[in-house]
Amino acid sequence: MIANEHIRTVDVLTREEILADYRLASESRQVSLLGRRDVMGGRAKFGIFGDGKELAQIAAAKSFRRGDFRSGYYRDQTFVAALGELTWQQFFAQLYAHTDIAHDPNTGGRNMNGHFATRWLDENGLWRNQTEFFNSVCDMAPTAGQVPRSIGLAYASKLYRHNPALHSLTQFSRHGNEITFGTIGDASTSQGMFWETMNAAGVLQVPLLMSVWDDGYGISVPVEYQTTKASISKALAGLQREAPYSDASEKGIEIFTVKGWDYPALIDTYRQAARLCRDEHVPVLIHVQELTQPQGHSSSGSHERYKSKDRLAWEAEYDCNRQFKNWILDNGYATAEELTEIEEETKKSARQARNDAWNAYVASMQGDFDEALDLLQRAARNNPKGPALMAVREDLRKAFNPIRRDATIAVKRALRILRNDPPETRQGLAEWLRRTSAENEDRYSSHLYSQSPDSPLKNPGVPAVYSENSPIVDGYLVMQRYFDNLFGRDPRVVAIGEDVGHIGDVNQGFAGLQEKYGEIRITDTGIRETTIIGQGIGMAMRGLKPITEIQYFDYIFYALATLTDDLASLHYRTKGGQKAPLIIRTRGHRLEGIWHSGSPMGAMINSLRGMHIVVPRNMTQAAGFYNTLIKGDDPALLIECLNGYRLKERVPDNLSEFCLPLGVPEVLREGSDITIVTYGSMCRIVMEAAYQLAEIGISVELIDVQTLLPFDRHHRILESVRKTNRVVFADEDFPGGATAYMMQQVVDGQKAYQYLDSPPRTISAKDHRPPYASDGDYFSKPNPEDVFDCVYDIMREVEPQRFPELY
Ligand SMILES: Cc1ncc(C[n+]2csc(CCOP(=O)(O)OP(=O)(O)O)c2C)c(N)n1
Ligand SMILES: [Mg+2]
Repeated sequence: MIANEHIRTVDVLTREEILADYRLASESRQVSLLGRRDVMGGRAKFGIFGDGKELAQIAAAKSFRRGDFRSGYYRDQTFVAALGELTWQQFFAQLYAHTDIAHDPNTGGRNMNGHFATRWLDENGLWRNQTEFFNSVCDMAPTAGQVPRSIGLAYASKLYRHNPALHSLTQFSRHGNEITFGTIGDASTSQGMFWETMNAAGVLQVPLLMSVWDDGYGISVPVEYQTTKASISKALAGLQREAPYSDASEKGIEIFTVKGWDYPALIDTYRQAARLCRDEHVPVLIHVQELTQPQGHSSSGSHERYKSKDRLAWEAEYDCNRQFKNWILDNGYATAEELTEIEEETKKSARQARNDAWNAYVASMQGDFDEALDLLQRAARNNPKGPALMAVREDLRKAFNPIRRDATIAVKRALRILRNDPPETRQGLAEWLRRTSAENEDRYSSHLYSQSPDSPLKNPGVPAVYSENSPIVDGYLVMQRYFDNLFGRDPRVVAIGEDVGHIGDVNQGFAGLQEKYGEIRITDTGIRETTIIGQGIGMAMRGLKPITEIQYFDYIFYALATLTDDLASLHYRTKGGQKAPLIIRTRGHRLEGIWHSGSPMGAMINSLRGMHIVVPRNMTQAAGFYNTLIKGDDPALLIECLNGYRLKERVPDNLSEFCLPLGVPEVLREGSDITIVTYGSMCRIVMEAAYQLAEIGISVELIDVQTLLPFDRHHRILESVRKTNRVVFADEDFPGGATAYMMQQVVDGQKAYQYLDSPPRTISAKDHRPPYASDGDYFSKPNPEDVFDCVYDIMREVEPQRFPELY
């Protein structure tokens, strides 16, 4: 039984608090109305607002404590404002895309409006004390995308509560007493991510309090088309925990339903739910029903097109703010006049916030515009091209709500007109362009990766040390030794994934470690790749060092949406305000068959900019990279070679300390005729081909790139090509995948084309997936003979006499 179930919260609310809530609800509504008008009037590109959801969010905020987390979506403006973490001026600054974090601290203008993010990193990118904030994890637009990480945020509380070794990390937790408040729209609960998360929450018993804001629609599609029984609480009833609630009873989640216009019931419900969640770590779903959309879904359309007159009339009647007002009047907390006065005041304060935000936004660009106009005028003076320049200037001067783009275009056009003029005529404009380009680089392109002192890119590496006593062991034992040491020295490190615990992963890398370090450190999960990644993201956001395992690389596609939308973009989209240094461990490239041989590197490098992608050729290299990544604060994906666990390796004496720098290739064999660039399992295949080629007098230089993101930061490959004048890029991805990327990086990026005497070539797998068994592998993935033939072909073109046709 819930202890305070029978206490009516409203009995302890004061009139002042009730009226303050009314003021906030009213002010938030005014902001929504003005925001939409701003979009219609051309001041903002797009707007989506929290109107119709105000009351529930005010109630939720009352149960939110410092150190808690909100992992929600674009409707939550009232929630965040009620927590005191959002001013309406900031709200409008984001609507206008004000790039200054002093004005939009959430995302520095990088996200659409309604995307809130606590800056839990300081200006150097280092953690601040999360227990002092009402934390919001940066919202995102893909519906339900915010949900997978919520399981990890909640799971972190469980670890902080139950692992005493973590109790000293007081800037992240107060003994696990934090709740993660998830929010999601009714229609978005149709997504698999949501179901996966709710099931995992029930299994894990973590303090996740999920609110469904049910307004009956997902844009135009009604709930009957979305949810079985048109009710998410009914549909999830099987997850409901069983009474009596003792350790022996069936664990599950607790489900509450409440009307979104019923102020006292909302407050009661959130109080009860939060207590249960916080104290007992029982996951909770609150299905907040009968919400409305006074202005429709967003600025992109009008709901009159798809809602019936009856529905619209019902929405007007059950508008939560209207019902709240009636309730205040019915209970005598205020008079109609008093409430009207509050409404009038909020109209004013909302307008003031909007004007202040707009003026600040315009002022932030005005200096650059004025300077550009001035420079254009000066350049036009006494110049035969004056009229053309003045026309450019006029376009800029007359631009309606001008933005930075307009000024840049004008200055570039002017510099083109002046292309034959002496430097002194062009100088001022050229300098303006250089300065603003650098500033725009910071405004729009900074923080894709960590810029903090902990950035793994700043790790210069620690060389491996070998001695006569360095043992030679199977690859999986290298991993075992490595992880044993890692878990022993850092309590923040946890590993989760399918089969990682009891059996120590399918290739034995963690074998015996659960027994040694406990289930709380090395933990089996359900088969749920999306929320395995989400669980890792949430933990990494809270100061832990999770290694989450995707059992086989081919199964990463199940989690790709979460990786690309949330993890890879987090640091960038908060302009350095948040980070999640998650390490993803997986294995791939070569084994047997369609779903156990994958090497979809092109798909990864093109989806996961913002993460490091590491492709070590053996387990020792893997350990060296894990060391670098664990010390660092960027997210990374590391793919071990599936066929490498049973191969012998010599283990460095400093396995736990040696670090491999990111973006530094290794030359595995020196040669003079041709450079072959590759990575992972292909290193051994190319090496074998190099021996075969040597037999007929062709000398191969073999380079292992080691990391695809970042790629050869110091242009080691260029150095090789300058010597050999020929280059081949080889891997096991599809044609046009990572080989095309490597070719672009070297030929275009490093400008290697100028040293090439033969056309650059790629060697890759076939367009289809690799069929089962060794012949399937041989005839669909590159083998030493393919490499030999390709290189022979290139050399035959150079010296046909010396290298006659072979087959
Ligand atoms: C993955 C994904 N699919 C589609 C969309 C487009 N979209 C944006 S909001 C929305 C409806 C969401 O409805 P609901 O979850 O009920 O939230 P509400 O907007 O009603 O609060 C859709 C389909 C999206 N943003 N992401
Ligand atoms: Mg909805």
